[in-house]
Amino acid sequence: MNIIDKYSNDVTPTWCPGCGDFSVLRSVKAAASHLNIENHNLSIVSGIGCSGRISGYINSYGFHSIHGRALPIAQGIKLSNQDLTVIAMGGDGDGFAIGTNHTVHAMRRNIDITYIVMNNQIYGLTKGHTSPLSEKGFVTKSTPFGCNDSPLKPGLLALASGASFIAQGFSAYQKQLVDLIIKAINHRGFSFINVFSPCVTFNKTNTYEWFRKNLINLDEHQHFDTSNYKKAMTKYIETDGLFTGLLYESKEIDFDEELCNKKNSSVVNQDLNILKDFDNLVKDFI
Ligand SMILES: Cc1ncc(C[n+]2csc(CCOP(=O)(O)OP(=O)(O)O)c2C)c(N)n1
Ligand code: SF4
Repeated sequence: MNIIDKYSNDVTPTWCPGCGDFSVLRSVKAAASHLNIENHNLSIVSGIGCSGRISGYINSYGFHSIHGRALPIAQGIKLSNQDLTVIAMGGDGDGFAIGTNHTVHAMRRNIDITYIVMNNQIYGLTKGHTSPLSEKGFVTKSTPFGCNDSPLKPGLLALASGASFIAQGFSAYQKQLVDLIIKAINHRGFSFINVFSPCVTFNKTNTYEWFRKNLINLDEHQHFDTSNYKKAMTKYIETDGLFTGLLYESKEIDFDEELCNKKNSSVVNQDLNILKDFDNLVKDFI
């Protein structure tokens, strides 16, 4: 058996042939396999979108949740059971339109989960209208005269919000993507990977060829101190966000470790006898 098969199930992805999300799916399985994570200890939480389907394609615990709400659910799961490897996943619309609020505050909270955005710079599932990451002037059915708004910069937002691990990958650079996912899972704190994952059906601008031409691979050249916040910020601005590789990793203590130390263990390990006295606990509120 191919080791990646351990995480496969009998559900056939309905993604369009060539969709970048296939590579993200394979990369997550390869990273989990490399880290030898037991299926029952892996929790994949996704939002809604083509990308959101991913939780149904992995043989693990999972939650195909609500549009823009993968992160609150993922954080709840992690805080309830610290032993789980929790990966939240979704599209750029999911994370940076309807879910922006959750994205910013999850990064700030620095809980030990991984967040992978499958960024195709468009809303795929709803048939190709602009997302907050679409380029200015981008023509879609919803913006026939070109998008007026400037695209949001996910890496800068992540730096500003306090994410302690920030990286970018590209579906066509699978080896690098697998390495980044392994590093992200191993990182103690909130790890964010923005993956350029082309939508071959609706985004005819940001294609595989376009990314190959425009992305700088930070692993191949342009080495810099990734623990230096200011240098990370400068690198992002210098490259206009068009790079793959690790941008920033801080080793500061993560929030759930503090919480865990205070309470001494995950919620699942705590004495639930307290609930027996539930009536007493709520009596003042009834
Ligand atoms: C609360 C809510 N609002 C809107 C929708 C409709 N909707 C479903 S997916 C989606 C956007 C999908 O784009 P993205 O998150 O970038 O994912 P992709 O399909 O590109 O992977 C929208 C607006 C919804 N399902 N729920
Ligand atoms: S519409 Fe785009 S994002 Fe959705 S499955 Fe097809 S190629 Fe992928």
